[in-house]
Amino acid sequence: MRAAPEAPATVSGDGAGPAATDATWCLAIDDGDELDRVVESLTCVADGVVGTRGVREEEQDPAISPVVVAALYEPAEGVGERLVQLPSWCTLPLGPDLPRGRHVLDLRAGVLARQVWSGGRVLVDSVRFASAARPGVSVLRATVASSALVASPTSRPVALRRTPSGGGVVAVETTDVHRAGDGDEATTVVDRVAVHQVERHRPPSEALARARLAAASSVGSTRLLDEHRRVWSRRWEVADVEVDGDPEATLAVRFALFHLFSSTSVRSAEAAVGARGLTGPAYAGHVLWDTEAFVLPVLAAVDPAGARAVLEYRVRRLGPAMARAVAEGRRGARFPWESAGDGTDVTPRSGIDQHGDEVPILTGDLEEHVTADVAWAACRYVAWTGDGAFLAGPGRRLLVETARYWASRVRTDEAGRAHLDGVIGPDEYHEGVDDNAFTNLMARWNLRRAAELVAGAPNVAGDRRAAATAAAGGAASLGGAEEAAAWERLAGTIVDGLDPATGRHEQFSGYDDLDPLLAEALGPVPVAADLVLGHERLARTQVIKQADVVMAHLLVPDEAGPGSLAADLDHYLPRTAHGSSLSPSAHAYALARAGRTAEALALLRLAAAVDLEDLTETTAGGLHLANLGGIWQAVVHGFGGVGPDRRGGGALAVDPHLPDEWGELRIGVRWQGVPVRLRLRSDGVHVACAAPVVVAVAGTRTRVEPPGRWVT
Ligand code: IFM
Repeated sequence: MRAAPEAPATVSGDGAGPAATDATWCLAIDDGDELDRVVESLTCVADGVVGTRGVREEEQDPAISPVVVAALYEPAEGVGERLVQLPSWCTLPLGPDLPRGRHVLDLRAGVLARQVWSGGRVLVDSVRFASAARPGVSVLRATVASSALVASPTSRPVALRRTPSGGGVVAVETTDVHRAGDGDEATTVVDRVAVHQVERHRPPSEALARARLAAASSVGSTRLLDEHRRVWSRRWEVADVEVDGDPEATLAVRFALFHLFSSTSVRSAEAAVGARGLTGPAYAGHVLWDTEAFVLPVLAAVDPAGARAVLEYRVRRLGPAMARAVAEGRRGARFPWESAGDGTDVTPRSGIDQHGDEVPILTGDLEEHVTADVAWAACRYVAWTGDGAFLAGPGRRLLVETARYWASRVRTDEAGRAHLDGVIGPDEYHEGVDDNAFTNLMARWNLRRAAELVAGAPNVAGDRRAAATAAAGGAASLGGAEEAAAWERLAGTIVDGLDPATGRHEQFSGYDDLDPLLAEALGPVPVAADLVLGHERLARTQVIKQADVVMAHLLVPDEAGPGSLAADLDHYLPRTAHGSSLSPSAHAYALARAGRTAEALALLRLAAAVDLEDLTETTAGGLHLANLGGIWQAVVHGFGGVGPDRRGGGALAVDPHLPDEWGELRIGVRWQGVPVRLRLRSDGVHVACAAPVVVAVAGTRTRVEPPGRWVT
């Protein structure tokens, strides 16, 4: 995990040079410490509309396109569609011999500062941010030694990009230049404001962009920064997480929250949060289950509007999902494994392996669990927010149509047991398997929750009012009593691989017969086992890519066999290569719940290193957003035991399992509209709340009145 920097720079942006700041709030990186492209990803600033990687101002043509536009996809070779990419709006005509300096990402303020100095003189002192107060407005203020400039800074001409969907983006900017001093001491202060006006379905209006630019410029960079900081300050008031005695873990979870908040915008009705968010081009901005299973649970707890926008992205693509199900001879809705603009499947059909050979990619055809993951995310959002109107309307549609899909997808054998043949589970090393336990448990959960909702007794582990509103809201086309009863019966027949003899789930039918190889045989984890063994040989072993059965314990614990978490962890963890960035944090979460806190902490540190240390050498393409969500989940759900009480009834569960090294763990969430701050210790929990809340501390329910109190 990245060590706290010893002498981090200030983020003043006023030419004052490096000064001390809080190392648990600042990511300080000296140029040359890491690859430039990795630093650019780590220090990306985004506002849910536009992401700007931390490119240096003098970079005119960086290898990776520095600006990514949210929710706007264009056709692209090999990946179907990709998010629109644009050149940098923050370039300056700096000379070629500029020494290297330091980047400081101030998470609390939402600001990226950069300083370059030589012989004690600051040559560049810049601050940039993507305005959280005005999404789409980006600001650069740079104080530059005039001698470092090769020309006077000017604005680029207007940039316009259109997409086949009829939408597009127009980028306009203004640059104010002030000079002070003379001779060697002369400095130039550059104030640049850029506006990216994005429209998904109609041409973007340059006039509107210019009006927004004029409004923002008239406010001035200082006040724009003030209002931006205020938004971040409100976010942190609700969501901050702090671990006494572990500054590295504190920085890791704040870094995660920073980039997760940055991936959505209050302005957006829908948010297509891709696997790398707005921080880089990998996965082309495609939306995968990473969003529903890893990112959404965080947003639901700290940024309900962002979570709702993430769900809206799927709600608006229910039509294509239903069309696909019909085209495949099924009913209901099947969501695509990789999704982009219009909601059809954009998973690449092939890729190139390490030998340069073309290999088929089967996930688009076979990795079906995403359909249940979407339904799960909808319920998770309702559990945190109590949004009954959503559950009665679009949420119900999601649940019902996904349940219909599973009902039409299963094969029932002569003994009356239901199976899902030929799928890929989260462990992508084994393709085309039958009865993947995770997929089956998720499908079973999906059928049961939809049945309960339609029958009028939804249990989304949340607020009773939400349940009542939802129960009252069903139209016949959205399921009736008979259909619900059939789903309930069917769910009870889906096999789940639970072996009463071992007390654990077999990952898929026949898994236990495979070569019982352990991951450590291939090298220290994480290891890309497919590169070591080759695809075919690997598929004949028990080595798995990532949390699979273990993932079911996190998402749908009540579907897993009672008491099976320990046995499943014992069996699968040694077989897990962590070949996916989604794996370490999921195991940290599960291990913490199982009380194995030392191992959980080790895996949390591994998860933190995925991006902060570029552990898998893939961070240059953007941050792994699922891993960031997983880090928060490991700390909050795993170590803190904080989340919707599984027994429902509107209680927030709190059940800390803290590592020995940790003192107090402080967590902030928004529980059904009420900001709640928790202080967790081994000997008690302090609950601070703005309105009464019911908490279930280690299973015992208590009503806490504001401003709060200790519950022991
Ligand atoms: O969605 C994941 C998948 O689970 C493992 N491979 C990478 C994908 C994108 O992060």
